[in-house]
Amino acid sequence: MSHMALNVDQIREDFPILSRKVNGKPLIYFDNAATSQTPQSVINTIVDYYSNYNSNIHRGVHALSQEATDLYEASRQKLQEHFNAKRAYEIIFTSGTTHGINLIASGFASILTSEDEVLVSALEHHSNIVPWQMLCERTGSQLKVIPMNEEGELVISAYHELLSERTKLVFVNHISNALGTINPIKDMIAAAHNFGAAVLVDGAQACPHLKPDMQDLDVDFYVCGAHKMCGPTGIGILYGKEEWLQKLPPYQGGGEMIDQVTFEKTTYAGLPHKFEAGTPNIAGGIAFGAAVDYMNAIGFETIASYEHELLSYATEKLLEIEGLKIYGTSDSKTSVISFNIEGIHPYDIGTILDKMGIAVRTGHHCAQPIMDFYQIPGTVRASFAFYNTKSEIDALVEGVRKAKMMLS
Ligand code: 7TS
Repeated sequence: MSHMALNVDQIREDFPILSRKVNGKPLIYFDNAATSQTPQSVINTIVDYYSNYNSNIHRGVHALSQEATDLYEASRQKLQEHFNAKRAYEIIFTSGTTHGINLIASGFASILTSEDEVLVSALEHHSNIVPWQMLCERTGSQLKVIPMNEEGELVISAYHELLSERTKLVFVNHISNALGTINPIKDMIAAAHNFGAAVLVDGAQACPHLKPDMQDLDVDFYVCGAHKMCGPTGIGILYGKEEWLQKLPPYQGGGEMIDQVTFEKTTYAGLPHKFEAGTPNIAGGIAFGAAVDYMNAIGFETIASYEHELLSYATEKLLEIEGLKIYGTSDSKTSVISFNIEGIHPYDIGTILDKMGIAVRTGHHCAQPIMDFYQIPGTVRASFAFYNTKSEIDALVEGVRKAKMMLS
């Protein structure tokens, strides 16, 4: 199916929020990399849960609990299929990307020693830096950084030089949130495995745009959250290879994650429950499945190709503005444009755009090391989704031109 099949007008009708106004102007939502909007089918799933079968899962003999449990577990299976995990219990429900990363970082505290090294990429969100720094402080392991270049790509030759028998873990994002660069993770994973190192891929920015295949990537851990892929906040998944998930200790103790509890000793439940202590976000878990259904019905190839068209169009139009510089110029990137205009603070541009109903993000995007690399305080970031249009991009370009005139 080609992107010609994407009927954007029809798709926009699925998203009630897209018809609202902001500051008296029609909303133009270009902050999709922070959180995507929610289609009616996903909203309906949440309403249906609380209206019809709200109850706790995995514990009641009563009908509601069984219905909720069945739907929650059916959603896990849907996600297993979507991500092509070998087994449903390799999909652990989390509260989001950050939770998934912390779960793994905490687990490795009992594995790493002061002899070990872990590699982080220069392109990471703070979520995929700070938990590992905390881990290294606890274990005495060394954190080493895979450098980036001016285009906002990882320097892969340097990565190969950093890898050694000491490397135990590599963590890298699939796509950079600040620049949109798509990293060559499949090759990076294979290279790490040659040294026996495990790899965690932060897929927060990739899952809204493509369909990662866990078995094909041969990745050890992959994390993402629903709220950037048309689902609700407060729910995400951690994919982990069974061997690793068996090996790692539980993250939190509590109900649901146990087999037997006595005051002398507790034995843990099997996967996935070992990592799912407490009552989860049940409606969120079910709605995550509905969000994946929604996106798959459009098709990820269709989505990617349409978004790429938006990216090319916006890049070309924005670059016509004198003094505008785009950060992140890799050939391999997704629909994120980070930019600045010479002599103008990004925050001021964002504020003026907001007055025009245009939502962008400004600042360091929780990726301060990237900003330090470019020696800038931050950027204006416009991130597009499949429900955005070229005419919205025209309005953005017009808005940036106006902001430039007002501020210079
Ligand atoms: N990793 C990446 C690559 C991200 O882009 C984000 C969120 C996270 C981790 C954290 O996700 P959370 O859902 O657990 O908070 N990124 C952004 C962003 O770019 N703007 O707002 C949030």
